[in-house]
Amino acid sequence: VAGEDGLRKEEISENSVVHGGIPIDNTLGNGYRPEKMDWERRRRVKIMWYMVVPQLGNITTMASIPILLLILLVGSLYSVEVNGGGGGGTVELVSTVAEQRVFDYFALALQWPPTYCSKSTKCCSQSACCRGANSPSVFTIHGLWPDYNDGSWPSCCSGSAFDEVEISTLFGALEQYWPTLSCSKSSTCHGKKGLFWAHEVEKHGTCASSVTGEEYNYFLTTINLYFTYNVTEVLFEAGYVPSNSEKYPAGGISSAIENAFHTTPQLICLNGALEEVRLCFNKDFTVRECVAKSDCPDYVSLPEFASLELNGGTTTADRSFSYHESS
Ligand code: U2P
Repeated sequence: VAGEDGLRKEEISENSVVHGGIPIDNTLGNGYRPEKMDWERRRRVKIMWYMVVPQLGNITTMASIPILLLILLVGSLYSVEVNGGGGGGTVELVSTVAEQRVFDYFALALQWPPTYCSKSTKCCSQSACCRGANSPSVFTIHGLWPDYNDGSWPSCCSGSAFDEVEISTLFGALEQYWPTLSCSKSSTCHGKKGLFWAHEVEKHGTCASSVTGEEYNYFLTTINLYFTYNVTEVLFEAGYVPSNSEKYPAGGISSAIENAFHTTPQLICLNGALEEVRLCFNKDFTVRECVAKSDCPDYVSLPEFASLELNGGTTTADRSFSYHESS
C-alpha cells in the first residue's frame, strides 16, 4: 500500500513497516529498549618502551627508582596485553584506558534544507540542494549526536572508519531523508575529506555505539527515530507550512512539537529562518529536554525551496545522486 509520503509502505509485522523498501522498526520511540551494551568498553593505547626509556636518563637520584617502579606497577595493572619482541627490537606495552566519558543523552538534529541551502551559492553533483524539483521538501536528518549534560559532547571516538558497503541497503532512505546538502566535503575524524554520512558516523556514531551499535545500526536507529518523530508532519499539520512571505512565532512552532512529542525542541535559526529542529532522547530513546537552548528570534520564517543551479544553468533535477561522486 502507498504510504503518506508516496513510498511503498506495507505492514510486515505489528511493529514494522517498509518505507521505500527499507524495513523500519516502529517499536523505536517510547517503547524502544536497545540491547544493553558494555558501558565500560575500553580502548587500547600503545605505550612504546622507546618513549619511556629515554626518560631514565633524566633520573639522577636513587630516590626516583622506587617511584619509577611504582609507575610501572600501576601501568601493569591496567595492562591486558604485552607484545614482546617485534622485528624492530622494541617491547610494546599495551595498556587500556577508558574510551570516553559515558555520555548522557542523544540529540536528533533535523535540518530544513531550504534554509541550509540558502547559505550556498554553488552547486555540485552530490548536493541535494541541487536536485531541482526533487530537492528535499521535508526536514532531513543532520545527525544523531551523543551529548553530555554539561553541554559538551564527545566526538571522533574509537571505531571503524566509515564503510559504505555496510549501509548499501539503506542508500534509498539515506539519500532521501539524510541527504548531503553541502558541496564542501566534510572532514572526517581521520583527517580526510569524505561523505556527510562518513563524517556523521565517524564523529558521532563512534561515540554512540555503546547504545546504537556500530555503523549500520547507528544509521538504522537514526532513521527509525526520524520516522517515529515526524517533525515535518507535525508542523505542516499545525499550519506551519513553507512560505516566503509568512513569519511564524517560534513559540508556536515549539508548542506544536511539544504537544505532539511531549518534549521541548531546540530550534536553531539562520538569519531569522528556521534551520534546525533538535529533539533530545534518553539513552532508552524516551524523550527528554535538550540542554542547549533555542537561538531563534520571536518570529521566524520557514522558507520555500529555491533550487540552486549546477554549473550555470544545469540543475541536477534529472540526475540521480550518486554517493560515489563525492568520495
Ligand atoms: O552546532 C554546530 C555544530 O556543532 C556540532 N554539535 C552541536 C551540538 C551538539 O549537541 N553536538 C554536536 O556535535 C555539530 O557538528 P557536525 O555534526 O555538523 O559536525 C553542529 O553542526
